[in-house]
Amino acid sequence: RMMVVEERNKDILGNLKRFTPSDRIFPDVRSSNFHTVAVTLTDDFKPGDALAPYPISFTPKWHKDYVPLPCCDENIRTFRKRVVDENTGGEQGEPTFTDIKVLMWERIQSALARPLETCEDIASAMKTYCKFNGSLIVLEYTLATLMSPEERTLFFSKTLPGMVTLCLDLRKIITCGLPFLCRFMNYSLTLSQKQIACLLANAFFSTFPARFTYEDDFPSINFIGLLTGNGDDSRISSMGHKLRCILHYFERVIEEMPKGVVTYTRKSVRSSKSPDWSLSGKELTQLITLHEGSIETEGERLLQIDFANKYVGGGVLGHGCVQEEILFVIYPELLVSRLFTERLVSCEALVITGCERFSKYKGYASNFEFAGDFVDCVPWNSRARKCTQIVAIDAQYVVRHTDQFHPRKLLREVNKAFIGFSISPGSSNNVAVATGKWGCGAFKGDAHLKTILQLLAASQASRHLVLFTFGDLFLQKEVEEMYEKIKHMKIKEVWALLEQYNKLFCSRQKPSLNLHEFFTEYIQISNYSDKESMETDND
Ligand code: AR6
Repeated sequence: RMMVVEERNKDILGNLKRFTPSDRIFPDVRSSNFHTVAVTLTDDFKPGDALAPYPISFTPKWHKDYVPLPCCDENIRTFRKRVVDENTGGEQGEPTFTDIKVLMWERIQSALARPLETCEDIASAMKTYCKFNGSLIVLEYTLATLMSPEERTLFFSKTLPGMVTLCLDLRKIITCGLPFLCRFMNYSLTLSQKQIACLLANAFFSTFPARFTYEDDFPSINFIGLLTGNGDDSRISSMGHKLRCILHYFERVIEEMPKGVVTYTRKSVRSSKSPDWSLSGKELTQLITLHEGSIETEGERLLQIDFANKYVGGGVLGHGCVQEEILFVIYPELLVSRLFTERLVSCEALVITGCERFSKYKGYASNFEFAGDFVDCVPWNSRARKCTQIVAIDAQYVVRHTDQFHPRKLLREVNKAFIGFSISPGSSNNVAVATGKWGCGAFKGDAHLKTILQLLAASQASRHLVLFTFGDLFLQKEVEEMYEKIKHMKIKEVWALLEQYNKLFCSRQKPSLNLHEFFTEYIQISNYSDKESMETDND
């Protein structure tokens, strides 16, 4: 039966509206009080035209609201140097030290100007400006094990020199201050793909200074942890394959720099402004379940969901290798969001519009593997952006199973999904949401509950919901059964059922009835009223 359902749903998926170049996708690429556009994009721009940075010359901003760029003159570090007493040759008495102020950009420039012919050359160049112990073992592993001799030669002869040039041309390529996207801000930043490549080259060589005093509120950006493996050899394979994807991206952009732009938008609402779920009279939209396919492939040009960490990208530069981390290495332009996106709080999402996919992959988690070049055929629109929109929303980690059904937790998750799915004013298109077991892998959430919450959020946002169960046939079957029971209800009725379920079945560590049983058996038997008898039955 599920095969019939799968085929039917594939047909429905095939007929869903997807983003097209003529859609107006929010936000438009135009500077405003809420949008910094780092390039000049005039109204007569045609796709393929070169994009000049804006403003014409480097206008540094060393200020708490802006990303401290490594090439700023204020990027100075003080090093303590031992002073040798000329009379004693330093052999007697207490050693003395003096502070030396170093212009870091000069140091980085001279370090990377050296010939870089081996991994050791890269490590010793980086050690002159970046603190780390040991060697770049993941880079060594990637070059030695995951690349053919021809690919290695290409790396040292072309890709690496190209990355150095991109890195050191920072002042020419990015001329404006890059604002931080901080909590409670509704703000967008548009960068050209070349600017992103330049920032990622800087991240690779780990040139970024600390983001003033707020470093802990931001995800890491320098790749040093990924290159060295953070001292853990056991994940070297998946880390190596993640790095292989990133190096493949550099191979591609150095061969031919893409000419589009990408917009990073932080969306934030006060929780008091979120919908009142218990009053919403909206009907449920369509739920389409598929056990085959993935968000990024079959969900292309739908609203693709990133199962995020509050620090966007999660463990991508460390050991993590699940949905978000994989997404960030096959679409490496997502990585740059880590430079300026402060950790997300509730009722906030990060929307990335226009990024390009560069790699194929196979396997998952510790079996993850780079599987070659990916040519992203998603078209660009007239504003130089690919018709791809990815939304990062972070679910909450579930410690005690029944806690997630508490109304406070329901509210947090449904509002989080809603801010991600909601359509911004000015957009012409409410394409369906492509999602899956959001919050139900590393974060251990209940897949039935998360599906219902995502369905409510999508319905409120007037979008259909495509649920990729990622091979989980059983979940597909159960979700289909649940949806069958509730598809004619209003949002407020489903919300009331969730609250009822929490009251009746979630007082203990383990619910006496799971949510699927509750939706498919209980509400039918009880007709929403005869609760006691059922509770007793299930005890
Ligand atoms: N398409 C559809 N479903 C997928 C895909 C895909 N491409 N990849 C995985 N799944 P998880 P979470 C399914 O654990 O629980 C990261 O470290 C698969 O069944 O990534 O929200 C973040 O940075 C998987 O078990 O999401 C966060 O720290 C399930 O989706 C944390 O994990 C959930 O994927 C978020 O964990």
